Amino acid sequence: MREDTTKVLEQEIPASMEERGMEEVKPSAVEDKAAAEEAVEERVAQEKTEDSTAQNKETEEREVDVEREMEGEVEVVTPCPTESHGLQGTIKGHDLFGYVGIEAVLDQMRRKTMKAGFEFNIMVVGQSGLGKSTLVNTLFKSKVSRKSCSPNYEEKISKTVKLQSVSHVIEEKGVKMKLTVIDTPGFGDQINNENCWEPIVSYVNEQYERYLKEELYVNRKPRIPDTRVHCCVYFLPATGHWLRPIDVEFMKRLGKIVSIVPIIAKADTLTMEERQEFKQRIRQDLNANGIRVYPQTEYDEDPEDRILNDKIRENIPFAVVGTDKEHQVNGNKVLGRKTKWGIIEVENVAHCEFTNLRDLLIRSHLQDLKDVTHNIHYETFRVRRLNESNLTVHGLALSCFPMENGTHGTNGTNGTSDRSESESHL
Ligand SMILES: Nc1nc2c(ncn2[C@@H]2O[C@H](COP(=O)(O)OP(=O)(O)OP(=O)(O)O)[C@@H](O)[C@H]2O)c(=O)[nH]1
Ligand SMILES: [Mg+2]
Repeated sequence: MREDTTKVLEQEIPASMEERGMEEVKPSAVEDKAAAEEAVEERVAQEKTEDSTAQNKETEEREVDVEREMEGEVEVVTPCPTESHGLQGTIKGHDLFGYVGIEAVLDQMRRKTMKAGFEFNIMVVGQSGLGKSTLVNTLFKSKVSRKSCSPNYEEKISKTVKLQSVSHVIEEKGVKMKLTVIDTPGFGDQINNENCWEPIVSYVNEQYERYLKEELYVNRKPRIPDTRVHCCVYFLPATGHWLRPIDVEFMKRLGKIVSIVPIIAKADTLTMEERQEFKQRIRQDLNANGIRVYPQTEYDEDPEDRILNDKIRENIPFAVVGTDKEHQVNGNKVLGRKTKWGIIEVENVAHCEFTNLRDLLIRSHLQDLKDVTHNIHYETFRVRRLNESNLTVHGLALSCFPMENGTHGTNGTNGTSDRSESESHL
């Protein structure tokens, strides 16, 4: 409407100057034209200086806006300066005529998440006996990972040589989490550790592949089961030296496909000074080798995020202690390791950095870990795979793509299994 008015005014200028009286116009139009002419004259007079024109335009716009507002056509919104297209704006609560209830969406989301629950998949990698199972149990305060060195013979599990995933549903205050722990006992235990990361890389990629396959079905499941590794906790032995070649090789490779959180295991075996020096040296090694560990600077969403994540980055790798025993300290039960010289309290920040790790993995960054997995790592995999498939099946009929869960359209050329069929077009 505002544009139309301006257009009329602009178009009327020559007409009113040169063709006045020559043109036959209808009575109603005469009135309009006269009004327009008046406006034009007024405007011409006012257009003497640029400043006054700008002011006028603003006034005009305001008037038109008021008109529109009164007509109930459009809500007047101050355009958001960051939006270059100028179509969006922000209406704050105090600008509304009354309570709308938008914030209740949070409750709706909360209720939905509580009903559906969520999945979190954590992988632990490190040499045998570094305390992987103990730490996972300490993190989730339950026996989610079986220890290989349990005193009870019945529970004793011999050292596993291949990846093992165990799932549990943990419920706290009505929120259900399906936690899957992927254990990698025996990583780096061999004399020749060449390519020992390969089964782990394959596992991570296989989960992406699975997810992609499910996504490509025309009739897909309402919720695609998520087995993708959201976080890989890498256990560094508390040697007090520097990163070993196997650590560098592993983190270099895995850091490209999954979020890695390195930690110093069994930190109670280092003095405070040794711990600080070791941490410092590891950070230098990580930088020097271009190893990308979580949280990565480029994925910080805003300055607030950056401040929080910078603190984490300055402190990485966390020097942690794990236990599954509770002890009495000053009348309180605490998780700790009892030694001849006293109790090392796992959740005491003066003793170790277990709480920093727990905060990162569960309390502050769990959702971000899932988001980074989906938006960065999985997305990179997806794009690569679909590009590959474009190259390999370019020109083949779309009927190669999966139609429904478990079924595929056929191109009538072969009778291969589901897997090889789907792989052929991925
Ligand atoms: N000193 C010390 N000992 C620990 C710590 N965490 C675990 N342990 C002990 O180390 C031993 C091995 O712990 P596990 O949790 O079974 O180690 P793991 O890495 O799961 O071993 P595998 O399953 O064989 O790969 C057990 O006796 C634990 O009690 C720790 O933080 N400090
Ligand atoms: Mg274990």
